Amino acid sequence: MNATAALQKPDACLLRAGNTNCGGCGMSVGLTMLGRALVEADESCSLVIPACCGIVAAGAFPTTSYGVPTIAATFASSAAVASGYASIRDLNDEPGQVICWAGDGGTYDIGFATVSAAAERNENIIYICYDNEIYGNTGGQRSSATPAGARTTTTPAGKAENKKDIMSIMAAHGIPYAATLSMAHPEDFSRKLATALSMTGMRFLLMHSPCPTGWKSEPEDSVELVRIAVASGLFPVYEVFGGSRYRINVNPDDSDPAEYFHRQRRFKDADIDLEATRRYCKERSQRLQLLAREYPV
Ligand SMILES: Cc1ncc(C[n+]2csc(CCOP(=O)(O)OP(=O)(O)O)c2C)c(N)n1
Ligand code: SF4
Ligand SMILES: [Mg+2]
Repeated sequence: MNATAALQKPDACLLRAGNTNCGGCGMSVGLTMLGRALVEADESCSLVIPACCGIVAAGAFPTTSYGVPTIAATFASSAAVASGYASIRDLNDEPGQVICWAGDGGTYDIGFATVSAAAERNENIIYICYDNEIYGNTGGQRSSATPAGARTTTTPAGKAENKKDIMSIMAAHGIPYAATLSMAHPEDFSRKLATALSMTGMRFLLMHSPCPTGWKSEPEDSVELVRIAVASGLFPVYEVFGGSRYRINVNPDDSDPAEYFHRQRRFKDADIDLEATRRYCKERSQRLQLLAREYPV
């Protein structure tokens, strides 16, 4: 396999017009930001995408909405496919990034074994999870990223369990870089993409990705929803270097998370203990501040 031929520079739009994403989809914004970051860094890339809305977005053969070569992998194998691809590139001393672009179902659940294995081996790849907190492509089943209280097709009365803390798990592998991304903070988002592109080894990025279809929210509310999630502490924006050096990038401002739940019909009539949620957000924020005390903003 010659990796060079497949590692090309993205055209101005990594995600071209004509893709199948719903209006207000966070994934469209994330891919646009990624495309711009690649152009700014003058980097080439190939994408590896497991089953998810992100691979459907490409459209039907023989056309594609992606401006770079894209491998469609199985759920369980995407991080392994990307690892092999990146190894060939490095053995051949070729340039370019191999980027896994995967949903939360493919990352937190079905593909987790190979994501963890790639992290443990410190594979030279960038892994980006766009987390819409649901198995969106198949109609909206719960994943381990779905927050407590959310109604999905498999949790019609609201999910009982809390969202899995994938960032702590990934950081515990001691990988060079792990960071969260919010499209409500585009400068921080771009800076982190540039940081990841400038490093080598396993880089894990977690994007909070609004999904109007699954969240039963208005498409125009997408940015505001993820903004409230950051401000209230529901989605902390931070980065971790080498698994131990934490830096908080946006401090929550004690905004009330109630508005976040109120604007999404997936939480309609959900029995959410707002006091417990506020307490949880505060405690997690304090824990992150303790971890970041030697590396302030
Ligand atoms: C092993 C396997 N199980 C189930 C499926 C069916 N399937 C395709 S996409 C998908 C949901 C993916 O969810 P996620 O990774 O969160 O991405 P999203 O659809 O939300 O973008 C499922 C269950 C599959 N393709 N392969
Ligand atoms: S179902 Fe959700 S994640 Fe999938 S394309 Fe639509 S808005 Fe995006
Ligand atoms: Mg998903």
